[in-house]
Parts: sequence; structure tokens; C-alpha cells
Amino acid sequence: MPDKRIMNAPAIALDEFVEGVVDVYPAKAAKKRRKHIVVRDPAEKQRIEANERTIPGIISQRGCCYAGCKGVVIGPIGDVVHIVHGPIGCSFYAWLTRRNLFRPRADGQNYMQYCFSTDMEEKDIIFGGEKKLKAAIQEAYDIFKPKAISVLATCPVGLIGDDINAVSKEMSEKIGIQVIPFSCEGYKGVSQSAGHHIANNNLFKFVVGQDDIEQKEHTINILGEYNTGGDTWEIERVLNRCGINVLSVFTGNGSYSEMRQSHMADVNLLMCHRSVNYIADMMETKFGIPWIKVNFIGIKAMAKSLKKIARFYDDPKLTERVEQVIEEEVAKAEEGIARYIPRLKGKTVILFVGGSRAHHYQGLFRELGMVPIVAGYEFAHRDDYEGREVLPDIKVIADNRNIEELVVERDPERYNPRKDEETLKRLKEEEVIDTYHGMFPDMGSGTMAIDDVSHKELGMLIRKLKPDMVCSGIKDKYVIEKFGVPSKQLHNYDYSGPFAGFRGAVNFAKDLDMLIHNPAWKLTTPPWKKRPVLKADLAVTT
Ligand code: CFM
Repeated sequence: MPDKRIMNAPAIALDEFVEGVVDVYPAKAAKKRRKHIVVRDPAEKQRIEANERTIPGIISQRGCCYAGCKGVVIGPIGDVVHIVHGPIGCSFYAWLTRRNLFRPRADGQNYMQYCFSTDMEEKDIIFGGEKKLKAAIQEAYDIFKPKAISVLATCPVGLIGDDINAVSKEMSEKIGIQVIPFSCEGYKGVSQSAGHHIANNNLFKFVVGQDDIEQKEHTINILGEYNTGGDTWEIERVLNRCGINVLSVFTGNGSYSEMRQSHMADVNLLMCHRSVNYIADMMETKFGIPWIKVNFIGIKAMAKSLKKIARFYDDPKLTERVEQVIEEEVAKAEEGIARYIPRLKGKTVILFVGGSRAHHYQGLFRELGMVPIVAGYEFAHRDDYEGREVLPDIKVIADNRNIEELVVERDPERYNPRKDEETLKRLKEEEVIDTYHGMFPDMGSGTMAIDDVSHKELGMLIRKLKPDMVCSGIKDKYVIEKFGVPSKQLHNYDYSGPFAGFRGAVNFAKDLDMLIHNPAWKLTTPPWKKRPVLKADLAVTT
């Protein structure tokens, strides 16, 4: 067995450790889980299993299809009323807990603070909830007069067969605004990833390409950026300084009116590949808009992304401006993080986040002198780990067959290639546009990737690797902290942010310093150290 070891962690043979982790499961489950764990060997082309059903009985961090559609992609659009058709409990976790912030535009429309739910009860499940939904749409319209209403289905809606498509169509004709139905019942697909796809489909069908406008010079859209803790605003601040205009954002600080014009942009910047790659592809096919994969987390990544945009435009004036902004902003940000580096240097970190942040944050940790040793996504697909090169090898699983694949064609009038064919070909070869290599190339040997990690596995990782910090979400934050290990939520940033861009990197460094050096950790004794742990064996007689 090769002597692979995790960097900066207690000396353990990695392969042996991995076998130990999966050994806690029954044989069949262990065999399945083993395929979701990869000990990185950059010399090899490695494969990881992803976007598969979580094994029943295993406690996962994943959410549901409705969470991916309403909570992630549709919810952040602030000038639309979002009506959740379902029991009231489904609204709780979709009501601002993700901290996607919104500022109203000149029209003043802002429904972000509201929680609209049809509050389905037993009688609605038995007799049907369509009447209640119609009344809710009418009531929301009468009170708020929004530009559009979305209707989002939860599990019982699909189970009892309420037809939200028919209701939305009827109500749309009656009140004269778009009522957009999202059939994102929680149980569809294997995780929230299915909900992203459903949200993308309907945004593309109902919203993108609705309003043609005059286009300003250097105009872009940002896709897959959700303004957690104000991230979008910091990104926009820097882009604006460079002379780049942001036409629309999908969907952080998102405006329905702006998204209707998004097909007029020169290029799409793709931040979270997992949640909006569908729209990026569809906009390219229909309107000829290429996409640039960007990462605005970390000083170097931010600078690199800005340079890519400048290379796309290939306009000497813009390039000069971008270089100047980078020089000034990088100097300031590096000065800002300098005092924290000696306090964070060498600290190890484990990251488990949804479908892109476990990749995006690794560079920022390294800039702070920290060492990411294990990383994984909750629900990403193989291409987010291994790169889009593997797309042709990925089989459509049965659980995703019920998600519509839109057939998209060139718009006969509005298809407009943004560059000539040769330039596009060159930009692709130079990996400026339409390229994403996933998380693996940024993880060297001595690191490990785990897909859809379970609480059991997380506990074993903490005991064995003794990380200085685990970055994850609310479902496991307090499990981790009971181990005496600080946990920073990389989903909603706890109460902080922005962490994107140049200023965000400094905020992040400051937060990590406060968290890691909080004296409270020394006072924490895990419960199992205070009292004896009972052990038992299962006696089987045949
Ligand atoms: Fe994309 Fe996201 Fe993420 Fe995601 Fe999410 Fe999120 Fe996330 Mo939480 S869209 S995949 S479904 S970057 S809500 S803003 S933090 S799991 S890593």
C-alpha cells in the first residue's frame, strides 16, 4: 500500500483510514460509500461517484428539490412575490435563513422580508389545495400588485396532484401578470440539485429574453452568485471600478425586470457552476452568449477572474483599467490579511459545502496560510469534481428522468455570436470561455475528497485528523463544535460577510482569527469525555 498521508495531520495511512471509515457500514452500504471517497493522486485521472441517492439510514447534509429551487435559485429574486404552496413548515428554511440580501430598485418593489405560504392543512391534503392557491395568488396580487408571482410546489402538492401549472395559467390570464409555476416537489431528484435544474428551466422559459433593450458597452451578467452576506455587492463594486456593467445577476440581489433583459449581455460570468450551468448553456445556444467560469472568492482568484474578463474583451483601454484596479485592490487586500496570516498559518481545515464553495474557498484558505485537507460537496455532480470533460460519460440517473430537459435552438432573429468563429475557438482553447475543470485539479496529493459526507464519517474525520476548523452548514455546526472544533458556516456565513472579492477576503480572515482563537474552545469538553461511553455487541444466535 502506498504511504499516502494527509498533510499536516496526525500521521495516518490514508487508504487504511478510508477503509476504516467505510467499515462502519454494512457491507453493501460500505461498498457504495467507498466510491464517494477519493484520496487525491494528481498523477491519475480519478473518478468519484456523485449525484446519487443517499443510502437510507445515513444522516446526510443534503436538502430537497424545493430547497434548491425556492431556497437557492428563485427566492433571492426580490421584486417577485414567491408563494410556497405547501404546509407552513416548508417555508421556515426558505425564509431568509440563507441570508441572500436584496436592495429594491427605483420602483421600490421588495418582497424579500415576506413569507408567502398557502399553509396547507389536513383538509387541503384530503380535498385538494387548488382553490386555496388561487385565493392566495389573488390576495397577494390585490395587496402588493407585484410584476410577477412565482408558485413553488412542496411534496404534498405532487402527492395529491394539485395542478399548479393550470392554476398559474388561469390566474395569470385573470390578473394580467406572469404567474410562474415551479413543480419542485421536495422528493424529486436526489438532492437540491434537481431544484436548481427546474428553476433554471422556468427562468429560461418565462423570464430570459422577454425585454430587448439598448446595450451598453462592456455589459455582463453574473450567473450563480446569490449575494450571501452582500457578496454580490462587493463583486459589483470591483467590476464597476473596472468599467464593466452588470446587467443582471442570477439571482443574488436579483431583479425580475433585469433578468428579462439578460440576453442582451456580451458574456455570462459563471460563478456557481452547479446551480446555473443549465441557463449558461441554454443562453449560449439560443442567443450566442458565451460564458466565462469565474471564482470571486480569494484575492488571487478574484484577480485571475478579472483578467479572464479582460482577455475576453481584448480592449486595450479596458485591460489597462482592469490591471490598475487589480494592482490597487490586491495591495490593499494583502495588507488587510497580513496581520492574520501568522495567527492562521498551518491550521488545517475540512470543508463540506453544497456544490461549489468547497472548491471556491480552498484558494482563499491557502492565501491565509491555512491547509485544506479534506473537501467535499453535498450534491454536486461528477463534472464539479472532475471537470466538464466527463460530461459525456455521465449517465442520466432514473431519479433525474422526471426533470424536463428543454430542447433549445438558435433564436432565428436574436442569435448573435459575440465574437467571430475563430476568436471564439481561440478563447475556448485558451480556456477563457466555456471551460471548467472542477475541484480536483486544485487538490494535491495528501488531500481527500468526500462526496455527500455523512455525520458518522464527519465524526470519524474529526477524531482522526483533528482539524483546526471545519467549514460546513447548520445541520452539523453544533455536532462539530461539541468536539471542541470551531465551525464556520460557509453557506450563510453565520452572521457575517461579504466574503467574496478583495474586501471579503479581509473580512473572512478577521472572522476566522476571532473564531479559532476564541478562548471558549479550551473550556469545551465533549460530552463523551465527561461520562463513560457504553459499549455493546450484537449477539446473534442461529
Ligand atoms: Fe452554488 Fe450556492 Fe453552492 Fe448551491 Fe447551496 Fe449556497 Fe452552497 Mo448552501 S448555489 S452550489 S445550493 S454556491 S445554498 S449560495 S452555500 S449549498 S456551495
